[in-house]
Amino acid sequence: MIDLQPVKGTRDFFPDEMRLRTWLFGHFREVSRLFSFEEYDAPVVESEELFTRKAGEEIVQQLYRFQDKSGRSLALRPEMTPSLARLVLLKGSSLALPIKWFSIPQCWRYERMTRGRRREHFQWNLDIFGVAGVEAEAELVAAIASFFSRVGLGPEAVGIKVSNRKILETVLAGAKIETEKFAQVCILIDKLDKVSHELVERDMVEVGLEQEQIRLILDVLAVDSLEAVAAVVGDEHKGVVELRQLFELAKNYGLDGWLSFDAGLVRGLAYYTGIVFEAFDRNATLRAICGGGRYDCLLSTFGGSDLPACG
Ligand code: 4HU
Repeated sequence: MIDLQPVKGTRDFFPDEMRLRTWLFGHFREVSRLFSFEEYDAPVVESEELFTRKAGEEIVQQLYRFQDKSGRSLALRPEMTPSLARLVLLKGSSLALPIKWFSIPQCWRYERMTRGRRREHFQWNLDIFGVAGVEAEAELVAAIASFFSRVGLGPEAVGIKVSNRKILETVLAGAKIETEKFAQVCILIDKLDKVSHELVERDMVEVGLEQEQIRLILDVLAVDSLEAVAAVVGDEHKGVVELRQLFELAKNYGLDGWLSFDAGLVRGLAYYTGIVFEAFDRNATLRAICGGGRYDCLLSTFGGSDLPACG
């Protein structure tokens, strides 16, 4: 008899499970439509080069890649954003802005380690192109909170941390750390609550940071309020101003109980340039439930003209 089990790291959806999945995706779709996002899709197989970046992100290290029979280097998408960028670049200036698109793609990762971790998941994506102001972040956070509320999770169960990479960018520049190292350093900072400080500090030394610079970074990440951060980088700093605007908008949306500032939040993707956010379970210290942020410079990394973007 052939092996009846699904391929390692993958799952079957029998009707009982499919019913739950359809229920969940129904809420993703309904919230997307309530916030005026249109659905799109793209192939799960893309050119490998769409995903390869040099900042050392886990998502790139775990790329599910292979060659087809013609020798093309291909990959199963580990995330949707690069495909979305490709679609936006294909249509170019013929798209009316702002673009508000959503998708529910299956995303893949390939881990050699066998820790019972899965190799595929479905991920709800919401993205906005063409809005430079924090109204975009506010809408995304509002949509996320609406979704959680609809499935019975209120602000007592789920919190949403927010921060702004522009603050860290200023701190690194002040410590004479080259701009080219910014993404790499963000990826290492993101690992602080996943692996030991020792390991992260060793990698920071490897990237070329001095002990003094590392100390400075760790100190600003530990600052416990936005006002205290403002005292470090200045009250009119763009990163601080944007976060204050976001908290004001969030208050007007009725989202007070959900949001909190966390200087230690950076997220693990190289392309974020501004505000980042992350929803977490208040009753556990598991990995994030969802996250995102602003990525205003992604399109130029593919050779196109940049558009303000957030997702
Ligand atoms: C990730 C990416 C693709 C598939 C799986 Br499972 N997890 C990491 O977010």
